[in-house]
Amino acid sequence: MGLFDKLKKGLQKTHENIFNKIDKLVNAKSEIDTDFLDNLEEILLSSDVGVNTSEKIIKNLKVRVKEEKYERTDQLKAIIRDELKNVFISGNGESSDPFKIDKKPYVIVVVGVNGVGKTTSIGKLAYNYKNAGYSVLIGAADTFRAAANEQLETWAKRSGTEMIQLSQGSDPSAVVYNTIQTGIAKGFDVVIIDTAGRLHTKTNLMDELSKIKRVIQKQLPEAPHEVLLVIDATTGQNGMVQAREFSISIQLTGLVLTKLDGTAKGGIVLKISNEMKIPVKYIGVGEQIDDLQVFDKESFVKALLED
Ligand SMILES: Nc1nc2c(ncn2[C@@H]2O[C@H](COP(=O)(O)OP(=O)(O)O)[C@@H](O)[C@H]2O)c(=O)[nH]1
Ligand SMILES: [Mg+2]
Repeated sequence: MGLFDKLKKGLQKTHENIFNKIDKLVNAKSEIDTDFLDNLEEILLSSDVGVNTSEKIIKNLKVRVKEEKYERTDQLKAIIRDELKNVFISGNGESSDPFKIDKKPYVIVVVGVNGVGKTTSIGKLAYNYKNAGYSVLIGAADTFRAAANEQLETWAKRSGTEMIQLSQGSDPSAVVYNTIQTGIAKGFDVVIIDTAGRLHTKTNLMDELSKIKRVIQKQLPEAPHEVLLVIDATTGQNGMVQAREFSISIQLTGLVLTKLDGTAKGGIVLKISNEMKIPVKYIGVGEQIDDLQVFDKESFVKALLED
């Protein structure tokens, strides 16, 4: 299956939710009046686009249809597609070669609450960097969950990459230190750090992340090069709260939205990108190793709104 077909399949539920309704609306109404805009807003809200982002889309749409004369419904649909695309902030899907590094080791830290798909996404990321010709080392700094090492090891094997681990309950910073040290000493191209989503100690999760960052910078002052926050798209609005909280203690460079295949509310991607001002870098559309896609607003909106 091609990349776009995979995306379409992964977004099927949201497609049905958004596309079918918009299509019906556009076909039933030949002009854009208040009624039309209210209905459109309702459709957007029902797929978790959120009040602010929906309002922005509607507002821009009003301006567009006033200025541009459209004669056919397909022209109107194109304008709607355009305005959905326009809420994505710049930095989304602009790199033509996303799995290309310019520093070595290129350090990526992956954060997020429990169960959102951090470890799975790391496995998929490692696979992609490996396919791009790079050597990858994964650091298992989620030392709190009993099965975490084993799960990560499975992914490391699947992706043909290596991994540094310590026994369960070890200090996550010690894992990070060892991983960076090995990454440098053995000349790995990419180092990816997995982290815990919840701590079973009194240590605050956010303090722990700041500490991890300091430990990395002791050996590589310019790292981490990327800090990715993973958000489960099926939990909707909660993702916004998480994004805000994590941003306070560690500077996020991008978002990974997972499990889009499991929700009809994939509009959350628009909301989060627009309201958090952090680019969505990857989306997860399934549980297999090749189910992580580089986010591209063109194909995303196309997959949502094309028949
Ligand atoms: N359907 C689907 N499931 C996913 C996706 N990403 C992760 N998962 C599942 O979510 C569950 C939790 O993932 P895990 O990586 O362990 O989350 P972590 O606690 O953040 O490390 C697992 O069952 C994964 O298979 C995705 O894009 N689609
Ligand atoms: Mg995990």
